[in-house]
Amino acid sequence: MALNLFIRAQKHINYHEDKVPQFELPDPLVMQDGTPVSSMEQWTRHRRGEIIDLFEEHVYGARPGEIALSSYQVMEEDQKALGGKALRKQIKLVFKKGDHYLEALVLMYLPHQVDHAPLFLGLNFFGNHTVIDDPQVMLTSSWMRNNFNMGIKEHKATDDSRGQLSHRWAIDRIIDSGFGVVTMYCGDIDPDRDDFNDGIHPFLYREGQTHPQPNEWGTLAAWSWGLSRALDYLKEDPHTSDSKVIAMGHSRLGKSALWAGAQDTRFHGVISNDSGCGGAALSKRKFGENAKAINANFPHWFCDNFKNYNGKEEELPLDQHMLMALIAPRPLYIASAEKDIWADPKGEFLSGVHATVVYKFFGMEGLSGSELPPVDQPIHHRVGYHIRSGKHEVTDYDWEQYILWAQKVLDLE
Ligand code: GTR
Repeated sequence: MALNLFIRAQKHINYHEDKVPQFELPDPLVMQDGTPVSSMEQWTRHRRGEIIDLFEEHVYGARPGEIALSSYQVMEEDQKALGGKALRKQIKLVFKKGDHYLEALVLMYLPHQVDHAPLFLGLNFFGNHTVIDDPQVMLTSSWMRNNFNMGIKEHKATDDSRGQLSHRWAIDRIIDSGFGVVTMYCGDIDPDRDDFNDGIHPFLYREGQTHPQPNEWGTLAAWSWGLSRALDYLKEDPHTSDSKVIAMGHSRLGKSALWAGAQDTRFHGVISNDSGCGGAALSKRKFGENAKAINANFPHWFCDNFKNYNGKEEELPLDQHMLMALIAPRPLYIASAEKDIWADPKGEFLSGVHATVVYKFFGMEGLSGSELPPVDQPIHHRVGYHIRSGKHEVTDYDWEQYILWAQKVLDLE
């Protein structure tokens, strides 16, 4: 069934630059009533809020209330991790409301050579134990999609997937460069399936409600919320309370990192790795994955209102450059991969270009140009960008750029 939908949706995919329609992008620096934004204060106090409302109403859905972290418990700590160069710490975050109970495991590695090291915080796809081959990393008990190659059976994590996605995390490089890395399984917050009775959503249902309203949060927004709750914990932990935290995510988790950073200004910056449709890529280009395809394949990711734009992206009262603009003036890095045309690399780049008006407004350097920069020639401005050779992935090359860029834009002593 899911496969059929996917194949059907593929028929409506455009991969030809000459078939990209003419489109107009709303100016992030013009208020909804048509008046130009004339001061930084107006941007911060009024225009940002308007843009957030638009994304809540039409794309990701609004959170229908607040839920805070109920408690946390440090489960494990080892000063001699990674051959002695890092502290490993594992923390259980607990959320409770009425009969509802949810726990999420946070894994962190912090370098010994730096106090309050800057951190990359990102969700992972298949559990903390997949990001590194470290037998001490705890297995999540949350639901996950079965995956033969990853050794996931009966929807549960197993030891067979230890370290299977370690190529995506460059942990040694991160630690050696004086950064820390923090991760959490996205499915601990909300399992990646079209079911709204699991994960965090039911905590905020009204009496009798079983599904979010058309403008209420989908799974991507729940994951973004989870990133902010992990950040709440980091602010409490004496090792990380003063750390600068960059939200980082790949693909669907890149979409979530962007939405988290857009809303929660405590994030010092955001890295979007191949986030594509509903992430960094401009929707109105209708190139590669589009609203119709993404809503068919992943009906639970966005709010139901986003489905109104299936095949009608031109009617969206916003585009993804405005999501990038919400990160301003904080550092933002957008990364694409040459073979990842499904994610529309050019649309990802142009989003950064069209968000640059806001960075300029703050006196910061963003991106310019109407064509993609050459492959493997990174730009490390306040808005950073690269298109890497190769496919949809997170590679050592990507991390090398993120680290160099972060060292520059975070003003590290
Ligand atoms: C794809 C999806 C993309 C991207 C990707 C991923 O199937 O169409 O939007 O999110 O999954 O998360 O790996």
